[in-house]
Amino acid sequence: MNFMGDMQDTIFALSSGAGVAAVAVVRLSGPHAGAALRQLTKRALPDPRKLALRRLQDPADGALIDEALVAWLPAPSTFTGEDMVELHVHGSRAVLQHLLDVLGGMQGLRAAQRGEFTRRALLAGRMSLPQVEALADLLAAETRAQQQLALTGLSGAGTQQAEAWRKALVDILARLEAAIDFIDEEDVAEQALTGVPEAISALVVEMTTALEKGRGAERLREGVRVVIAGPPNAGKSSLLNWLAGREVAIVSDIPGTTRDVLEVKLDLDGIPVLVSDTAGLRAASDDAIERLGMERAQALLQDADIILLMHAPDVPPPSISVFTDSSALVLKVFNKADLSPSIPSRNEFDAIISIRDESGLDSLLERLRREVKQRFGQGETALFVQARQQQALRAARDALAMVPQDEQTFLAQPAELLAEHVRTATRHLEELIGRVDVENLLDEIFSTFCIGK
Ligand SMILES: Nc1nc2c(ncn2[C@@H]2O[C@H](COP(=O)(O)OP(=O)(O)OP(=O)(O)O)[C@@H](O)[C@H]2O)c(=O)[nH]1
Ligand SMILES: [Mg+2]
Repeated sequence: MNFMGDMQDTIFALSSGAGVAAVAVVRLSGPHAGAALRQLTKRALPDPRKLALRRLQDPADGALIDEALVAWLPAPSTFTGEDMVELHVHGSRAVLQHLLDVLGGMQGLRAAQRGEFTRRALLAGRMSLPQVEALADLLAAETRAQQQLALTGLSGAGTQQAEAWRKALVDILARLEAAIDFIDEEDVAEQALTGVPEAISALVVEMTTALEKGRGAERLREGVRVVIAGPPNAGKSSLLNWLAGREVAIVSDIPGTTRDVLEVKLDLDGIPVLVSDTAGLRAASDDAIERLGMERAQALLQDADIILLMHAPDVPPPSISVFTDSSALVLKVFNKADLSPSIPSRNEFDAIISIRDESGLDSLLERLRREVKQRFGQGETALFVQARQQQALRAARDALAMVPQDEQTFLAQPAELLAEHVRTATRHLEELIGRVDVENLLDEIFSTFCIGK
């Protein structure tokens, strides 16, 4: 969908959550916003950027819609950069239905599409693409770490950093072009290029650091992946249920009960954690469904950050071969301690628990919390955390890394070739900020937005 053609429309939407509430906020944006407010209140516009109490009436028949706090927000210092109006009404279905019907009937007004307010903010230059992406993250944030990470992005710090890199590259490009122009005067050419290889290598280092930080923060967005694995009947599903605090998974004494992957979301000190229960792993099974379940379990283990490997005295020990190519931290958990005639060695296991007796569980959770925090708790100030941002930044860094950083080799290369690498890097940074190729990304990004944002 392309909205460029209907930017003249004034759009409106319920911007607070749907459902009955004390207050609901309806926003308008566009050239007719002020006129609509005048028609609704039958009065002059209130002072800009100040809430005013007004009776809202249906202009058609004068029927009262609600008493509301209204705000008149004239362009250009608004979210969208356009004239905006906010109507804080009572959050009742009848009031909202009436109000939205009346707005829909007004000249030049129409209901907003998904993410259309933000799209206008972007097109008006009020927000950069990374800020829009951070806004989507903020709206979806469920934990403290996700919230902080999104707020870092929303501040525009990433865009500023990318702009600074871009400026440095433009400067380097100017020097390379000077060297190309003065190719016959070797002194001038060399002078133009003094310090350039060093500057480029510093940029490569900075971008690499930013990439690593962003990758660390990825788990803060998506959740740290903890997988409970082990032989059938070890008590994997029992542990998941305990962690979830409810009966998520079926528990039974029949080996091979769990066939599908079951997932529970936890919030450990603000860090989102996805715990998966998997089908028990055993050497051979005649049951096709159980085999499928084991395949899924294996796939999940490959991507795990932390594996809780369950042992129990009444089941065979887990086969380790599965984990050889996973880089995950493996915590060995000995369950059903109540069945064990002798307490196993603390050196051999990271946690000794009995889910039946509820013993050792708190210290297992504490250990998990500590590991998660240590591994993933540092990423909140990362600037480039989304896959798209990482991709663009990596492409910029890789292009720049093609430039020889040793002065001799650098000077030996044709300046045209060097300039081409720098140009490629610049273009990827522009992609990152959303200066180029932005239109084809927008639909995808805004499809995740709600209406009214
Ligand atoms: N005695 C004792 N039994 C336990 C304990 N934890 C779980 N069990 C029992 O062990 C059996 C298997 O538990 P599940 O949680 O279904 O085991 P699972 O690892 O998910 O098994 P599969 O899904 O078949 O792979 C059930 O009968 C549980 O009640 C424990 O700490 N002590
Ligand atoms: Mg199970």
